[in-house]
Amino acid sequence: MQRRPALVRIAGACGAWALARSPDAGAQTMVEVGIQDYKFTPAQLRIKTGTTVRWTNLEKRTSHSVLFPGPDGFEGERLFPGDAWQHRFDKAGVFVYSCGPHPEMKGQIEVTS
Ligand SMILES: [Cu+2]
Repeated sequence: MQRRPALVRIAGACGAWALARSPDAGAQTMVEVGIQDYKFTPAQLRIKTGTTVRWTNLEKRTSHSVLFPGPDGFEGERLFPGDAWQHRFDKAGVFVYSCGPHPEMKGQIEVTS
């Protein structure tokens, strides 16, 4: 007899939380890229505009970065083992990148609208 009111209260709290979160739930698309053995995995990605890509360094001792070359290029912060860096892609296009310290490491992200 005493359990029912408690359950109702918990359900009510969850409902309020879900409502508060719902407006941006669809915009929180995240895709993961691992960095291990001097490779980006997956090396090639196809994503929709508005998607965030998160790179995580899975190495034991090597640091890496994510470097987009060119006039509009930029480089993410240096990632030590266990570190992650993320970037949201709002423009369509094909973005080729490499690792700052290891130019032979290549990746590509195709962003479609
Ligand atoms: Cu590297």
